Amino acid sequence: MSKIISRGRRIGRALAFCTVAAAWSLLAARRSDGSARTAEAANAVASGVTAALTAPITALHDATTRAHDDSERLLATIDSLRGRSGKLVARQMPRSSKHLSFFTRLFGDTVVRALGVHDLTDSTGTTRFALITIRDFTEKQDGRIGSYRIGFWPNEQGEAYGGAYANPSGFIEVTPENMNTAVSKHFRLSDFLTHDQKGTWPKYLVLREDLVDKLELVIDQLEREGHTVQHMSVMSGFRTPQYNATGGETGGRASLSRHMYGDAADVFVDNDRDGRMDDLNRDGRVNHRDAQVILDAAEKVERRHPDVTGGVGVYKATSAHGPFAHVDVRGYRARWGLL
Ligand SMILES: [Ca+2]
Ligand SMILES: [Ca+2]
Ligand SMILES: [Zn+2]
Repeated sequence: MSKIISRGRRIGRALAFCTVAAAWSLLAARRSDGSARTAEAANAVASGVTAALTAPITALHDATTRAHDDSERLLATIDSLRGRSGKLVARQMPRSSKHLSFFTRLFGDTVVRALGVHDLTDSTGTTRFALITIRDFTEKQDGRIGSYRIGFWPNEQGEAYGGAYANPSGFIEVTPENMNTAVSKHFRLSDFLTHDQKGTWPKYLVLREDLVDKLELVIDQLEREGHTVQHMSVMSGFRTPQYNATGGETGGRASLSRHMYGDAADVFVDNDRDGRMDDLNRDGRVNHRDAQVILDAAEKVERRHPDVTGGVGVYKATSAHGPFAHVDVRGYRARWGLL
């Protein structure tokens, strides 16, 4: 039996995921009492799922806003779920989103409206995908949610910024129970948390799916070039505005840092897990030239996928940290540092 399970509690509603050859396939969404639901959609998916899972991304937004019948929308959504990299294993949805009704139909339950991580498990109990229901931005009050201090974005402080500098849409509520939720093949929620308020839970996280997708594409590019990547360490991911004003990387603490918008990460490849960049270019030294290998991979990724264009910065080691590359998806090209 396969299920939707919210972290920390089981939900008595079933979703039938079956493994078919190399691809796993949504065959039928059923309630736990066995009554068939969305049968038409299930049939359409059964025939088209393999192609859908390997096809290029269609934005989830489009899939859930265009007027389709259920089967078409289901196909389009599954098409979009795994991202351009094919490596995403979680998606976010604001609690207030009207698009959630699509998922409630798909899952035959209103459980997805509950805040948190909803795991879709297959018949072996393995989690195949997670839908993360997030808090709306407006739930932040006086610069905090609960006892976790977040601060204020520039748009909340009398400055009118649009586009990439608009306020985030919402926050993932991260708890000790769900912090290890995988968001993609190589990354989990905890990788991107602000490094502050150690004892305070829940914490809140802004994380753009396009960033995770781009990081996976960069890893894929590195591997194409012969660099095995078992572990890409995120030195700094999301930074709350409050933290950004007081901490963070040397030189990267701009008042409009992309880290506040959940679309930036400072990363290095660390297969040997010693907390420092590995010798990617195999010249016997670990320095900024190894971060340049990541830059080169990001250049190729942006050429193939212009919609994840953004900033890349190359940083040398200091007494506080090893060399690393900053990668973001701000929507326009930016380069800085030791290029
Ligand atoms: Ca290392
Ligand atoms: Ca090197
Ligand atoms: Zn950075």
